Amino acid sequence: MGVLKDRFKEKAEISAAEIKHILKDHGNDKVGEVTLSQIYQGMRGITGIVSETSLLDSQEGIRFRGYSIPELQEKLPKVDGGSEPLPEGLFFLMLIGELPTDEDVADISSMLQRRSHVPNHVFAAIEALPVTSHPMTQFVVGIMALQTESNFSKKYAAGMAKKDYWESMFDDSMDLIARLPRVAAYIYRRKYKNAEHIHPNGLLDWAGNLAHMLGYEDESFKELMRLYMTIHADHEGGNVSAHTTHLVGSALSDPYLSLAAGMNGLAGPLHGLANQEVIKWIFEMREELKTESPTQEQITEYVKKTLSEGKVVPGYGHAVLRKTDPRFTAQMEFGKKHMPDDPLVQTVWNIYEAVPPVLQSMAKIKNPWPNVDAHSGALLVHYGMVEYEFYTVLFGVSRALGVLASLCWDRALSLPLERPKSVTTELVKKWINNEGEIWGD
Ligand code: AMX
Repeated sequence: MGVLKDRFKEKAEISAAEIKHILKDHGNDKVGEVTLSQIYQGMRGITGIVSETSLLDSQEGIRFRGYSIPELQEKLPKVDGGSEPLPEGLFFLMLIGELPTDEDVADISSMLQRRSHVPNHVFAAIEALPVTSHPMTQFVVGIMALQTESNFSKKYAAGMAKKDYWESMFDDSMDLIARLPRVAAYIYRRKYKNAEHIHPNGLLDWAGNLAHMLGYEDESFKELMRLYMTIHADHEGGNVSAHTTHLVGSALSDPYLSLAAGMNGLAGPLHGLANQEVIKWIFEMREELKTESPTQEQITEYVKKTLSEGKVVPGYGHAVLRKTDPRFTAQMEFGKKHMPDDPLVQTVWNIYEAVPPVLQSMAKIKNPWPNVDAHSGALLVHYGMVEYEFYTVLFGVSRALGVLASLCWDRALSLPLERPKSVTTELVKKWINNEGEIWGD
């Protein structure tokens, strides 16, 4: 732990000094213009956030500290005999900005094991909810119950110097990442497996242990969890879960409060809930068409019907991407390797053939290609995890890696309270008539 923290401190101090220089020389350089449409349409294309951990290119997809997903699969450490990257390695890369060694990753795995104790009151808080509650509701309640453990909030209350904020934010972030698999597995076993809980295995890696606590011992499921936890971790800073965590953290809310807020955003159907919506949509299609393996023609007709009912086709489209999401491709490769004959997985691939031409024919849709959520559920179903309402919790456990690494950077760089200017349509109308100014101070 000491080593990781020291290395982070060293990197952050160098970056903070660099940024100071950049702002001194270029602080007044313009990075773009904002149109009225952008203000009304979700701020698309407005550059307004710094997030060091990853960068999204609309054509290429995500790069984590410069590395694409195939590069991560090649370069990040793996378990002995495994072929998928260990998410601990990605976390190191996002936090430190360098590829980790096997030893760095082993250190993080054992640090997370040491910090993984979840106090009983967290389980009691989850138990206070009806078992019918959505798993994301239970997950957020679990995270909020863990907040009693925050070092940052205790130290802040006792009076902490600004220069020390990053350190307890860092400690909280590590504790939280260590504890999330236990909380997630508890919710899964509580809701779907008669509350028959499984003790953690102290010898396993972070994602392998999650698979174990969920009740899936198949080595290829553990590999899937390593891949899943790696590819869902981060998608630059503007997506709802990352931006929310960053925004709430800018008020010096501790990592528990900040992550819980981000997870509430992830729980929305246009964001992380889309993975459950995809499987639900496919199951409904199979039921309506009375076949396990709909043809491409049948899928095309079903897509048209979905659109004609005024619904979105889940798993397709993206606010930034304009090509097939490389996270989709990575999962497709996993499917080809581990389950090429699975009918549901094949249906996902047939949907990939059928949907883009239909969406391309609708001029308003900017991206007809699949995103990460179009594929993930089918792989989970293959191993027997059919309880699709749980999928977003898995997404959330992974997303914590990226947004908490980012939060550590936010505090280490002393990024201030986020507070953009808003306007009213009344003011916009005055501005259009040259009767008022739209920009504020
Ligand atoms: N099916 C039907 N309509 C779609 C669509 C889809 N898959 N994708 C976009 N559209 C529609 C939008 O709803 C919008 O319609 P409107 O003008 O009538 O409101 C229009 O096309 C323009 O949208 P856009 O500029 O192409 O996309 P966006 O940035 O507004 O939204 C997203 C992006 C992801 C919300 C949208 O593509 C969508 O709803 N997709 C389905 C849900 C989904 O898969 N979400 C997961 C995204 C990845 C993630 O965060 N996990």
